[in-house]
Amino acid sequence: MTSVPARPYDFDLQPGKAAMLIIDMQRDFMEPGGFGDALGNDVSQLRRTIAPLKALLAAGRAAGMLIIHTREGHKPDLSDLHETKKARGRGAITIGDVGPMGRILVIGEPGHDIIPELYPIVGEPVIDKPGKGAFYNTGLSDLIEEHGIAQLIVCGVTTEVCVHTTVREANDRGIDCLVLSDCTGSYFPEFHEVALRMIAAQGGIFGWVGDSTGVIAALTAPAEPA
Ligand code: TIU
Repeated sequence: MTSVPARPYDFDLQPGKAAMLIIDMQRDFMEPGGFGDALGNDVSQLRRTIAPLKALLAAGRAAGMLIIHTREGHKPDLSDLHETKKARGRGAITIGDVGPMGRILVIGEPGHDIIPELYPIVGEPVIDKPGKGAFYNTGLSDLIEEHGIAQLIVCGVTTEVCVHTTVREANDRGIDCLVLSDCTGSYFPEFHEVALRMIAAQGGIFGWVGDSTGVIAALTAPAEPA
């Protein structure tokens, strides 16, 4: 067990029972011409997460930690897209329409892919999710159960949407979440701050908030003498 500095109090990381969950670091959210852009957002707001996440991924991989990536998106026939989700936003183009990076938020299209900087390596599970939460309509519960995972180090975008929904889902399934402030991002800096405060408030009502530095230090700390 290793202590990671966090709010509302230090997080006891159990590396053998922990996995990293990297949520929706896709071109559709991170780059101009995708879903985030179509919704009217300034996608450059999310770029600051890339460098710390790269360092975190390297440390996690070196430590042999299970790293799970997710992608939000829909089947090409849109059979898993609720009409309500398609209708919301009312932008000029929406989910399933053709944009500069292919059909928006559709599996297999260039925009749906994970950004090259954080691309999964062979063996790392990638969970395709039709909703905001990573547990809804996916195999994530089974996957983490198979691996004996009780703790998730949660990163990705956006803080108040897919990250928050997933943390809430995990919380109700008895899984502890440590959310990293520098590895999560929102199109709205104030939403990012408040979303993180909501997680750690009330004694950690949904979990803990730390940063990549604390996790990397814990993963690279020399083993304690027996
Ligand atoms: N729009 C927005 O902030 N987020 C999403 O639609 N999905 C995720 O957060 N991944």
